Amino acid sequence: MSTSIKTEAYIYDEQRNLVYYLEEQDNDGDNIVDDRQTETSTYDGQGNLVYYLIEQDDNADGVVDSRWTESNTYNLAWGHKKL
Ligand SMILES: [Ca+2]
Ligand SMILES: [Ca+2]
Repeated sequence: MSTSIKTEAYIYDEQRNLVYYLEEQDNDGDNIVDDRQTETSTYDGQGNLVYYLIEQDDNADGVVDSRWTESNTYNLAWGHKKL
């Protein structure tokens, strides 16, 4: 029987927006991280999320294996999210 241990860390900016999230997973409980994921968020001056990056390091060797990005554009004149 193995124990899976998950460690999470959060970093917020001055506006209390989550700007960085780290998740480390030790799948077999040997205190060596086996799986790491980070999420980086960037906000504009209004606190709108404009850029979102997820990086997955499957074997936690420091080399990112997969990456997702999402960019949002906002119509500043209307203040609404452009779909
Ligand atoms: Ca491990
Ligand atoms: Ca890797």
